[in-house]
Amino acid sequence: MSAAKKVLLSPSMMCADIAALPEALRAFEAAGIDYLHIDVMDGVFVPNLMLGTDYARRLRALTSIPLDIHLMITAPEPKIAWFDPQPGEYVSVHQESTPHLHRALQTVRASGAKALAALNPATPLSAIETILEDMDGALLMLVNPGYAGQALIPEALRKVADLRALADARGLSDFVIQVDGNIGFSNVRDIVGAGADFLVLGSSSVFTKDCPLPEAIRRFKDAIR
Ligand code: S6P
Ligand code: MG
Repeated sequence: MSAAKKVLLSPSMMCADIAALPEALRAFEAAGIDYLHIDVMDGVFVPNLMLGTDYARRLRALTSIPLDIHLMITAPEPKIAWFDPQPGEYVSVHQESTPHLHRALQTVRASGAKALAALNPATPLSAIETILEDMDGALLMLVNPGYAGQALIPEALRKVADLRALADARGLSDFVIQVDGNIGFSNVRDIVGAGADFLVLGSSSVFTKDCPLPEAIRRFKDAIR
């Protein structure tokens, strides 16, 4: 029997209280959190403005946890370098944000970071299936991008199992499937069971108002087991 695949955890930093940022980073380090999810929004591709290049640069100076940069921006190709992606980090680019997704993913990989193709809930897997071999994985949005605190769109979840089957059929054993949006204590087992192995954690889990961050991380890890 093969060993269970590690599930990567990536808290969404747009949900973090900026006044308690150092404490949050220490809690993530103590808990062995794998990545920090940086939501970059330009007010054009999505109807919100969030996190930029300076935030990513400062965060790298404050913690050794690698970044997972989610670009929700128009014309992403020239802007990828602005974030100075590092080996060991992930950068995701939305298929809907560029007519040249393959080139954008190549730009990410040339920087040394890993490249994910991001898909909105309404975008079918056929938009990326021809180039699966040229990416490190995909980011499947379970909510429409733009805001935290939204309800999961069940139809979007169906793509997780389909994409895992497609990647397996191609022999892509290292292909990661990141999911983002409304992942919580009660639905995470089903989401991981469907084949997701990289989870973005926001207001539905570790940043829930119901309990302190270290306890919420513990509860979430218990929920996956
Ligand atoms: C949404 C963004 C996400 C959110 C995350 C928050 O556009 O890409 O990363 O920050 O969905 O999680 P939750 O649990 O509040 O949906
Ligand atoms: Mg995100």
